[in-house]
Amino acid sequence: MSKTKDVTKNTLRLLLGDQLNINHTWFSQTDDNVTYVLMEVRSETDYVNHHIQKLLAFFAAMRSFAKEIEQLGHRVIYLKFNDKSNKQSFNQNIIQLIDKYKFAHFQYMEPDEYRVDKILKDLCKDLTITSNIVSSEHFYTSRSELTELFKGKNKFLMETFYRYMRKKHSILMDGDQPLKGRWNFDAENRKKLPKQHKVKSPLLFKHNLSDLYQDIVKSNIKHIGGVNPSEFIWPLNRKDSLQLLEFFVSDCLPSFGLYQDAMALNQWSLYHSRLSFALNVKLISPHEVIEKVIEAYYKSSENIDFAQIEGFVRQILGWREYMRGIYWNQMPGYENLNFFNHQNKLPEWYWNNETKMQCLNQAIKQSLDFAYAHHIQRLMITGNFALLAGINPNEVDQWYLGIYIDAIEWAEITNTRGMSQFADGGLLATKPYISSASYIDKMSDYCAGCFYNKNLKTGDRACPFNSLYWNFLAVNRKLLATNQRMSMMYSVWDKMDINTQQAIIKQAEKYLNNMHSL
Ligand code: FAD
Ligand code: DLZ
Repeated sequence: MSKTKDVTKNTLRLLLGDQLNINHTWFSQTDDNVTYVLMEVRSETDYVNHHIQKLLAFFAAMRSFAKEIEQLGHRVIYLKFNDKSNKQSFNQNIIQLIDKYKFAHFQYMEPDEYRVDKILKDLCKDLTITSNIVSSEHFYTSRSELTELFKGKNKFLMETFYRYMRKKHSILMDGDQPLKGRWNFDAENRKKLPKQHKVKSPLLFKHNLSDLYQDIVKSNIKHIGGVNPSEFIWPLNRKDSLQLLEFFVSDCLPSFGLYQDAMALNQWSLYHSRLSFALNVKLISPHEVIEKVIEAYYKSSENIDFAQIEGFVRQILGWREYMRGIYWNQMPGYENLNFFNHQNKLPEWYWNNETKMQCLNQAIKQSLDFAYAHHIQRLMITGNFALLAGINPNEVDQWYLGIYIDAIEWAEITNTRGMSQFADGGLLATKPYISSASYIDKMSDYCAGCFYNKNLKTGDRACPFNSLYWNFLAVNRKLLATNQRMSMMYSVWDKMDINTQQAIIKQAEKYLNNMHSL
């Protein structure tokens, strides 16, 4: 480098693995007084048992981003997990670098995770040089915006937040009214996949990550799940992410909302976008995803029904921003909530897929194979079972945080502990997301050919979801009976004769005692 450096301005900027935002103002010009550091550290690989595809995706995307900014002329230090000088934690590495290169200032972007936020704030308190924090320039909302919106309220309705966001950002609006006269087209969006329906094959990348995979294995970084490292399927850079977005818009969006809640044997992603990893590591922004989707609607509204657009915009502008707001409103503390005081252990088959329940078998198998399951599988299959079976939310969180490619705590814990396990007692869900076999059968073809019988509540082959569902309601009556949205279920239970009720409870207890062999 020929340009001279002003040592007094010598700044170190940290980029975390989920801060790969090339459109950040930091990268708008090069500066020889600024050095970026990205680091692969054991403190991040070891806090949970990650899926191998998640490890590969994070490291490969970080390496590719470092190369990209270096080619643009930025100074970059990259620490690989097997570098000898790597101290294996953010703070130890930063202290070492400041010491070695005599940096005069340290900067970092707002981390998305409370744990990492605390580590870096604590580090900065101890540093002898100045430091400051900047926005990651990714989300629509600031960390505190939801808190300000719901000030003084004890319920945080997503629908209220979503309407506020639509109005504030003038998205799908006609003046101050929602476009097409309604805020929410969810009612049109709940179809089962028709028999013989052929789903378009997902766009898969074919990155060769064999060397990285070998290094991870050699370093004994514990992991779960499988991978074909020579044809790695996930987007790892901005070009891939934009291509995946294009594919989603052209091939999946027209059917997205319609089959959003559908599940089907051997179909692992249906019409879902699979953009969550690219979004969460900030290779693409929620703004550009929403703009692209709306642009596609205006370009070909004869092919794309408005319900699909509204349904998708709600996921990104609504749910995603809402969950982040809840996270920063609730942390720390949310990670300890356990409304039902559930204490059971997660069955071993969540880790190896060995269950006779076909729905769980499918959802877990594809999670192990692809580090991915779509929303309704996470909520109404794996999450539903864990809640009905009284699994300790700590164990449920560990599973979700490890297994999915998109799992970063702000999105994972709010969806898992909050939405799926109701461990916050209904802060964000108006009632527990639970169902018996009938819902699973209505939305999927999983029940046909299953070892268990979806129509039976009792007996050897009775579907476990049936007795566990009624047992959950009976056991938690004190906690749930005052909830208006639960009253219909309790009235159905109360209409059953006592012998039937007792037989169902006995069946549920038998299943709970033998959960590991279901
Ligand atoms: P699509 O169905 O195509 O949806 C488009 C986008 O909308 C997603 O990419 C995502 O960015 C956003 N989105 C949709 N629903 C949600 C939601 N409820 N919360 C946040 N964003 C949403 N999402 C994560 O990003 N990380 C997680 O760790 C995570 N854990 C979950 C755990 C459970 C128990 C449940 C029920 C849901 C979880 N979700 C999580 C939300 C959702 O299931 C995933 O975002 C989605 O399945 C990712 O697949 P996709 O990109 O194909 O999504
Ligand atoms: C998930 C993950 C993994 C596995 N490894 C790293 C890493 O080595 N270095 C890094 O900077 N980030 C990693 N991440 C993401 C972080 O754990 C964390 O989720 C976010 O940076 C917090 O916002």
